[in-house]
Amino acid sequence: MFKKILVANRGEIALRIQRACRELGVRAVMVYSEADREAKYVKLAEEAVCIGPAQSSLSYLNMPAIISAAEVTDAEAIHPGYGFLSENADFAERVEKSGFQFIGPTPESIRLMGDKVSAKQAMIKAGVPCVPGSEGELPDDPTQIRRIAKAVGYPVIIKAAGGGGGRGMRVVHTEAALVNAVTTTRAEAGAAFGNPAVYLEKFLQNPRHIEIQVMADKLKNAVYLGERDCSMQRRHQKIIEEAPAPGIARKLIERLGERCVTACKKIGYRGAGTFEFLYEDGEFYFIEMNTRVQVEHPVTEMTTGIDIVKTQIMVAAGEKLPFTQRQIQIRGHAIECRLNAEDPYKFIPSPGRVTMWHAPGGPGVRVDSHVYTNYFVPPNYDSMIGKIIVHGDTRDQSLARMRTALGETVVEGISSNIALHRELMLDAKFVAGGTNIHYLEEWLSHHQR
Ligand code: MV4
Repeated sequence: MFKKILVANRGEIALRIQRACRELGVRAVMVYSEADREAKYVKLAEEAVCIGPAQSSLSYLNMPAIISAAEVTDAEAIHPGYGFLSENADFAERVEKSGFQFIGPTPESIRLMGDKVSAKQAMIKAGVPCVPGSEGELPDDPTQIRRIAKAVGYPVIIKAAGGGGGRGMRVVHTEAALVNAVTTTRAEAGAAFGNPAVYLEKFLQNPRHIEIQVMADKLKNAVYLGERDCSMQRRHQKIIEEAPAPGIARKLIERLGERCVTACKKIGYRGAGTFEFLYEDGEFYFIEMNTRVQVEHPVTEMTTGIDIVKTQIMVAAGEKLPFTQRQIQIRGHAIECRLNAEDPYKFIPSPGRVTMWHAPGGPGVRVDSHVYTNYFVPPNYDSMIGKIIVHGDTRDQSLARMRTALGETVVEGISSNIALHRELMLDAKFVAGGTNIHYLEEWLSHHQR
């Protein structure tokens, strides 16, 4: 095991990784920007290094500053968390070239999955079900583009190979609009991602977003840890996640999970990973793979009893996965609500001083947050200030526990989206389970106040 690792992130995930290190007896070096000097995990740190000013591009995205911090503190490995440099293949490569272990997959795996065209081709080859569409990148010839779209059937969606997470996509309903949409998406993709390649898929109108969590070690062992339903989102920002996905047959998930595990072995994947699927009419369609730990990993930790962050560090150190697929059991139901410092209905960010913070507690309640009374939420970063996660024997029990937890939570001094969560936990359709990716935006359009 490592003696010391560097945590190249901020906020709740920095604290989460620091906690995993404590449990493993690994020293954690925290890095921070000038805006995060007062962060709790910095105060609690055995070692902390300032890596630059508030602006992310000069601190949390500053590769030389982060690698230098690892050098001066004698860290052996770097955990990138999520966001920032976590899915940057060049960063992973520079970390390893500098003699540190990157806590995550190889630069090659990150690069393969970062290009959505190569990712999809790898998945097709590995037997993972994908959305019907173009075989790889779209050609330039308008006649061929029209032929492909016609064969797939309208509506179709044009996606940038360099995009992902909802960036660089365009829905096309008719042949008349097709070639123009391809040209525009190509131009935008070239400017935004430095890669004009685009591909085409059948557009699924009312899917759910279901993802499979995997973990693999360096010895070719891989497992899946069940699924998460992340359909409750607004503008590609998830706000509620749960595990397991309501109303989906276990057999279907098991078959899909096995496919994901086979794919991991085939591509030499290691570390934690997430296969994202759209689910419609009883079928799963792969869309993207995330090569990092995700915000919503706690719902999987609560239903499996497995510490994903600890396991990431163990497998990066070369240890064997400490469990086999047979030992993994899904128990009960977990729900996560993301707490954001923002107006609950207008979604305008609300940074500033938290004059009062009271976290909920009790059986089956977990709070992952770096906030404390008098903490100042800096305006420079994502507005997420923490997550409330609950676990219960059934979905109904977990809903009841979330309602109680949200009722106990106090955030004063800034606006937060707690009021929105309180309403959604009482919404009949959400309570029934199985709402699709459009549900929250539709709900908001007639609950705006
Ligand atoms: C799609 C789709 C419908 N059909 N692909 C958006 C994020 C990116 N990961 C892929 N996305 C979508 N791809 C096909 N063929 C609809 C979406 C989509 C979406 C997906 C997951 C969660 C929320 C979403 C919101 C809007 C659109």
